[in-house]
Amino acid sequence: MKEFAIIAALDLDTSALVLEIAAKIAKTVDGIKIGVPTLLESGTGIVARVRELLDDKPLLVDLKIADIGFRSPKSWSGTNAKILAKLGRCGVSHVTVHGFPGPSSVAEAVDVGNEFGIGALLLPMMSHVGAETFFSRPLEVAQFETSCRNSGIDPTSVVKSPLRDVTDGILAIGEAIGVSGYIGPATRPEDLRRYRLLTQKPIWCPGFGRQDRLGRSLAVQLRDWADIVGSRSAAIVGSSIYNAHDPYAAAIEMIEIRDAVTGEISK
Ligand code: O7E
Repeated sequence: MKEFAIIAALDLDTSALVLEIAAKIAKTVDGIKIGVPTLLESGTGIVARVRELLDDKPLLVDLKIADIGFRSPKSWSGTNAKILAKLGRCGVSHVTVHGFPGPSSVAEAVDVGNEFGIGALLLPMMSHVGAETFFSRPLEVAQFETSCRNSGIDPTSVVKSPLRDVTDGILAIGEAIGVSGYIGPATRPEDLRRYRLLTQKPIWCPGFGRQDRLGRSLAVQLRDWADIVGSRSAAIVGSSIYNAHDPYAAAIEMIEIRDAVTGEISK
């Protein structure tokens, strides 16, 4: 994946519009994200059509998988495995996976995803107003460690710093299980800093444009993201591209801003 990638989130009302905008911008952006509403309308068939436009660039399907992990003697057979099996090898490179259902749920998504060549991106925090309501709850560390051990993982052997809240706990689970990366809130620079203290893995960041609550221009948001998260990262940009009068021009502008801010960083 490209360093400092720009991933377009195509949260459009119809699959026809998703394909229309994807055809316009796929050669310009570094990857595309499609969501559950689009899959509900068109089924997984749309994935192959977007994949054709993207060549080998990342195609993230934002399922936010959060169901049970269940290990039978031979294989994972919880609901997470069944969700991923429906995607199979249809061209998806990444899916989003929630961490709050705990270690066995994440482990099932990661292991079964790997079988199909799909990387799991875990969500330790989110970008919207009030996301801290539960993610920032203090972590009961002793109980957390016991639950993890019961699921056969030991996060404290991987992450040595103190785990304060649910966000830290989800990051520690992700490190111990070996997720492909994380989703991190571009709206919360302080949380992105915390992520980077705990992980060297890629961090894909949504929350640009309409979600910013710090009064920043797109250029300042992208500069802050690139400064904090570094090159193993992606900016996930939705409405700032697809709602623009000319989405192709908006995608070009986003790439130009990215190139300008990352050029400054490498000087
Ligand atoms: O605000 P926009 O229009 O730029 O769109 C942002 C997209 O990122 C949208 O699809 C939303 O569902 C997603 N997202 C967040 O905005 N915040 C999060 O914390 C997590 C996600 C998300 O999981 O996207 C997957 C990468």
